Amino acid sequence: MPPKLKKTNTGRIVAVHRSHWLIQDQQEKLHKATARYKAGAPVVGDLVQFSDAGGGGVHIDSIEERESTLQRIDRRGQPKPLAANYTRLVVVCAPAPGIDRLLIDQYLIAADHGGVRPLLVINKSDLIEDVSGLDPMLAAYQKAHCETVLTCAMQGDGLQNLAERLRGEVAVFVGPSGVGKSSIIQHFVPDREIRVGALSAAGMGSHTTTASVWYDLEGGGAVIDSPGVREFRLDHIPVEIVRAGFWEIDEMGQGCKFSNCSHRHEPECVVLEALQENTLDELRYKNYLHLLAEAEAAVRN
Ligand SMILES: Nc1nc2c(ncn2[C@@H]2O[C@H](COP(=O)(O)OP(=O)(O)OP(=O)(O)O)[C@@H](O)[C@H]2O)c(=O)[nH]1
Ligand SMILES: [Mg+2]
Ligand SMILES: [Zn+2]
Repeated sequence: MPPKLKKTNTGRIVAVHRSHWLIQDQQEKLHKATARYKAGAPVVGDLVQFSDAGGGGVHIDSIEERESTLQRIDRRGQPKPLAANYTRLVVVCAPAPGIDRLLIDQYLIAADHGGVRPLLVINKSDLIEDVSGLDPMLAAYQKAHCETVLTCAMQGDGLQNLAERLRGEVAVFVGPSGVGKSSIIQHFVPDREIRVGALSAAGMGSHTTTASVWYDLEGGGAVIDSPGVREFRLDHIPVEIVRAGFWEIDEMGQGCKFSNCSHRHEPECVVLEALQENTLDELRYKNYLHLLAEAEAAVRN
């Protein structure tokens, strides 16, 4: 007989599946909650109160206030939380399926908006013939106050470096499908089966991660694996947040003639000058214009 549950219990959401949530209690025991929680859906990382629902299941009674929330905008334009109570956003990209700079910059805004520092991982370094070709991009992100780490999950390169930077943090791994998020996490959580490739072997056709999962790390902290996204929509995010999210542009822009300079066409614009002088990354600037226009269009609609 499993020990009877107390009237109310506290635990952490460690996995979100389509039809149920997994809650880990303070004794590291897992509980399955199936009933829909009416006051909003808990996400991975949430601390919740739960009670016995009979039949081995539990009910989620309430969600504790979140210290941080990662959210995207769903197809109906509603903000949709993806993870809670995290301290670092790890954006993973790779030469295969390709480095999507716009997606990276959207995530950086989300990190800034969520009040956490981002970290950019470029995985599959084994597929890059001339790694020095990445230098301009790495420099651009370092200027944007985003740490960068080059890794190869297949051979283990760079993972020690990454682990050191994430020590004690709750790191959410995000990025497109197939860049190697689960492969990297598997190195950090060797005793947990992440089953990279296992599902395809079982005939499911893909090793894609379908649920966000929280893994406690031995030395403290945690990592959250998440399913790959094709796009990460940000419209409905206020213009000010887009502007602030482009850290280096915002910082440079303090020197522009007009304090509300949009850095598009204004005279004596330090950002445009930097672009001319090649001290501002062209793609960062292009993405800034793109996301700013999107945010402005959202205000008009
Ligand atoms: N060449 C190479 N392949 C890698 C590396 N890391 C991961 N892969 C391969 O890339 C594929 C996708 O890896 P996953 O870890 O499942 O990618 P993911 O980002 O978790 O993907 P989703 O769960 O769909 O979001 C697998 O076939 C891995 O073996 C790497 O460093 N080099
Ligand atoms: Mg995965
Ligand atoms: Zn300007």
